[in-house]
Amino acid sequence: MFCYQCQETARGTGCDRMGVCGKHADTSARMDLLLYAVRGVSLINRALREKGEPSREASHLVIDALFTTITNANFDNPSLDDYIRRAFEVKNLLAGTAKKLLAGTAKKQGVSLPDLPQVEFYAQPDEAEKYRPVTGVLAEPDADIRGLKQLAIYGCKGMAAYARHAANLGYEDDDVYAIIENAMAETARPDVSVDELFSLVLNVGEGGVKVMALLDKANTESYGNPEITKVDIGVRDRPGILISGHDLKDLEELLEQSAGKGVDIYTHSEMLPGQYYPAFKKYPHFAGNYGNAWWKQTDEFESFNGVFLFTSNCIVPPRKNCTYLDRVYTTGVVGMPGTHHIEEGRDGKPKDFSALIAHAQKCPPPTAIEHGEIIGGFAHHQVIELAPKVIDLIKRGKIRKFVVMAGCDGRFPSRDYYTKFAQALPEDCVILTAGCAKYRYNKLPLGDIEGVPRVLDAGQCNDSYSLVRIALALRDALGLKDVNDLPIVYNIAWYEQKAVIVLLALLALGVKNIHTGPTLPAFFTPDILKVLQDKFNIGTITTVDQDIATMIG
Ligand code: SF4
Ligand code: SF3
Repeated sequence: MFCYQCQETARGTGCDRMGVCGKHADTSARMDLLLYAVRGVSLINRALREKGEPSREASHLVIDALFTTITNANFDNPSLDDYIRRAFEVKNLLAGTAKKLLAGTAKKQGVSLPDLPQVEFYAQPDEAEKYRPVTGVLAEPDADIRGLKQLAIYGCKGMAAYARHAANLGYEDDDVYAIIENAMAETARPDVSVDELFSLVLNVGEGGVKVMALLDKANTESYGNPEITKVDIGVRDRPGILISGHDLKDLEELLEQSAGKGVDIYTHSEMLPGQYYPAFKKYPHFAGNYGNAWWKQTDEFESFNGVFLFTSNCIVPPRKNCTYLDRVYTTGVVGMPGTHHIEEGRDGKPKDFSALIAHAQKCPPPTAIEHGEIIGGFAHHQVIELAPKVIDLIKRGKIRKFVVMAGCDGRFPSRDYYTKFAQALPEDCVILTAGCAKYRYNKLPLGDIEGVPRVLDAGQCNDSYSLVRIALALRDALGLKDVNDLPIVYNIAWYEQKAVIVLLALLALGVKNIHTGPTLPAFFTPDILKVLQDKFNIGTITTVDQDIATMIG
């Protein structure tokens, strides 16, 4: 196997025996085969799109395949096998339609049909390993081309995840599907150049802006604008269900179906921002947030005592002596052997969470691991409401800098840097955050500046879009021309591919001087990094003292 898509990749270069995340070689080979098949689907659907007849079913398959291969989403081979079979089926159906539709035009214009991938059309999932020389990441021999192709694909994975959450709420944008399918099709080209790939990567970044805007619209039109909210981090005395991941539709359906059933619902990790939406506040059994970022789940789940629902990444393979695995439920693109999977609702009906709720009713209540409250809900609408106050604070020199510390958390002890950085920031600096990176500092007593908290949590990683909206509003209010002239610095933590699309979206918007850490991606070769430095002055982190000096002055 070879995988270098996340920050924790082995030795900082690539996992080649087993993933640090727990992914096995046979799972990795299946993911390679699946991505190969959907590159074929993308190629054909792109050609159909040019004729004005793209297939929605194909677009859905492409986003789900990309999403399910994101870090910490699917560890279950039978589930991946289903995706692979469906991908080949859709590819062949689509190829038939394309041939009919394009044959006439091709003949007229003297052009050939789009090249279809070389792997046999019905490659069996359990033969995935055999095809790895063609399907795997290392099939591309040139390190720069490989790195750029994978950067585009990883950006597409992040985009696909957000597109799926938006689609679950009934919001879709064909431009987003077109950008993803074009990028996947281009990465199948053996003759694509470095320059073409750089443009492609920026195009993926533009897609990132579009999809985050789409998901923001989907979330806020469905559930209202996030409001400043104090969230209890203690426990109640009834059985609990802990919901993790990013999908707000799943949260809504679970809250609705579990109301009045004698159980409480708690959020975990990236679901915490669900607490900030007005529509969910009406549920008295929506109790609070339990635990911290994803990587602590193997410890923290032991004391929760109830059941768990994973709606997206990050699920972590259980330890050998794990006592909670049979209480874990997955849904959507998530898979983990030994857990229960909740299928999609049919014919527009909601998913059926009754088995999960009945299971929870038999469990003891959670054991407290923390007490107190945290505050969040500073998405764009709320912060823009506070704008006159914030601008006054900036003008009076009470706020010197905003520091965007969005992104992911992870297991590396070196991520302690982010806690120390937050603690060491001068008291006239405000942290703007989104994503699970916040758990490194959202419980620190960092205080406020004349009532404005020093950590403003906009929400999930996709709510980084809110931070962009805030930056643009501040730019206009302060009469500045360029977003880079604002008193904002970017110190972003990354782990998986959603952070990749957030980074590419910021680059597409022309944001410069971004620091990303705790280490740079393994797929950034020295040549790729040099271009990113020349164009965008991207860098990584050093020491807390040095970075405070460089970023804050
Ligand atoms: Fe390794 Fe990360 Fe890939 Fe898992 S997702 S196999 S840890 S690079
Ligand atoms: Fe976290 Fe997995 Fe990335 Fe949505 S939950 S940010 S790591």
